[in-house]
Amino acid sequence: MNRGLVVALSGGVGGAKLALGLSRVLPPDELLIVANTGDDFEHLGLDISPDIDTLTYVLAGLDNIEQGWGRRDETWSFMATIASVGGADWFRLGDRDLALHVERTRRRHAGETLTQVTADITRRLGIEHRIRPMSDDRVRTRVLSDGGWLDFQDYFVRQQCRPVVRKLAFDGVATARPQPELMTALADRVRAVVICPSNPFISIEPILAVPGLRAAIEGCGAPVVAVSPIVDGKAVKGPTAKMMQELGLAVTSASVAERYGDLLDGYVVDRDDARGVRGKVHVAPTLMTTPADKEALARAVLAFADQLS
Ligand code: FO1
Repeated sequence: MNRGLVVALSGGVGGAKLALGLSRVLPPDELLIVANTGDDFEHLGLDISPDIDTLTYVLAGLDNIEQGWGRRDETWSFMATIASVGGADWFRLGDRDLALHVERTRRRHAGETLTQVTADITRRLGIEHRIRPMSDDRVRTRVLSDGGWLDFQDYFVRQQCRPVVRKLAFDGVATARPQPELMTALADRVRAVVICPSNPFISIEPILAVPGLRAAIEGCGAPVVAVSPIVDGKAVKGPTAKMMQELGLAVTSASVAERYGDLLDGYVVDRDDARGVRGKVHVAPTLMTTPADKEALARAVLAFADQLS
């Protein structure tokens, strides 16, 4: 078997499923999971990092599967109470989840980086694999709609993705520095870079927009393989399909691949989605329902990447 580090780029729920599969087939020193932080925001005085949270809960086995975000076995006393005193309740922080945000915020205010806080909390929750933010600097995804610019969580959660997306911007990205371990890793022996089946516009493109990161991925010499977030011409979850239509793109695996362009060496698509995809394609079941599905897809992606190298 080909050894070396696998770098996986991920957003929230879809990406986290493959990240979990990869963590089950690779030892901790052979996987580095890079999380999008463009969705991060400050809410009720707390630092919230949704994609890091989702990856953390999924890899720790604490995720709320039905909801797609947050913790399982959650209670909502805090939300009910804050609503009763007139506080914002559109972004729901469960009691258990709240503890993580309070602790993250305290440590960030005490001077720890997002990398340090994430590394420590994930370790305490029993995760041996590395989950790292794309950058320790502040990057905020914003959405241009017909009424003007919206903060990402305002668009995504408060307005339930209803506004039509005209354009996306990643505020702060021009001066953001890539997470240092990631750059060191990419300069060393990399087996593959895996782009998880996350929304390309709001989950993967913010990562690739961090100055130096895309070039480091292109220059690392390892195959870059993406898994399509489209299955059977539909997005598995979330607003990917709606966003693609609004941005004038066909809702196909092919148009996601075109969006990534030259970055990709290979592309993994589901059975009926290979049509129109140029370049090296591997067909595999990409709908991950069971733990076995996640591991099988992880193995298929790695085997395909090894063939390409
Ligand atoms: N998503 C929702 O749709 N509604 C919520 O109330 C909500 C709360 C929330 C709290 C903490 C957290 O880490 C994530 C949360 N999310 C919620 C998920 C979320 O913000 C999005 O799914 C991602 O940003 C998109 O990847």
